[in-house]
Amino acid sequence: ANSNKIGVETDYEVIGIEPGAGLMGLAKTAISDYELNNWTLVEGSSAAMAAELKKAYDAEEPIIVTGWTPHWMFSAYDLKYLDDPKGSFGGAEDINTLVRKGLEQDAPGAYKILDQFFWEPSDMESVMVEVSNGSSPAEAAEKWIDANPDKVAEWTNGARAGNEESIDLVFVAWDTEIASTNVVGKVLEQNGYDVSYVQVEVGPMFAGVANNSADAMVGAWLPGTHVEYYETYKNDLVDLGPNLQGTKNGLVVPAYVDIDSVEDLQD
Ligand code: PBE
Repeated sequence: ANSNKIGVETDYEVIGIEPGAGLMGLAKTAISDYELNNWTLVEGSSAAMAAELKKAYDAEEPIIVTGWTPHWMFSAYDLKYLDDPKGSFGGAEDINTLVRKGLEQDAPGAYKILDQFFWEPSDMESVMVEVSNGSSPAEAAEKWIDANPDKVAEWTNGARAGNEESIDLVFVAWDTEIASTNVVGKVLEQNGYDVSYVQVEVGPMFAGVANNSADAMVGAWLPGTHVEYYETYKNDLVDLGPNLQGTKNGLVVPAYVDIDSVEDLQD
């Protein structure tokens, strides 16, 4: 044992993110599926993972992180996903919009905009890149909205303007959800709603929409990543379907790391 070269070089550590993230559950499944008994999945945060990745990348040192697409880090660095022949990380997924029961009656315009909100991975990634380059999420959202009037017009088409009703959006501080929440929130603001952006942990995000303490979330990764949260709460909320299609989860390494598959982590 303990003879795996990349394992020795990385202290047999995979750099993870927030403990409740779906991706962490998938990474644990992978560790079990591939019998990576020597390996530790390190808990932390998305921001800490990105900082570790930057540090290793700048020094050209080996590192393995839990990663996902869309993400700015694929624009900033030359990275690759490790092949996952056992399919532990699942396939391409959708990101769905979930709203509380009763929102349609209480704020029909906001409901319609949330229902019509749909964009491409490249749209989301461009907002993420702006934020990673130092823009505030609000600035990056406004810039994307100004540059994409046709898409925004499709989302607001037929939506009644609000009368400054408050809309509480819940989100986790994942780079993807910071981008989407700020963009759809700004569009709601421009259409007469008073939007709050409430940062929470993943469990409370789903629970908040299900128990009516929040109005909406735009970061439900389905069918796999958030399956447990979704199954727990789906009967108590309204699923408005995908706002984006074609995500990916997996283990990610810099291109200079000389392995290609999760199987290469086995002793
Ligand atoms: N993520 C990004 C989340 C969903 C959004 C992949 C880090 C997760 O629950 O793992």
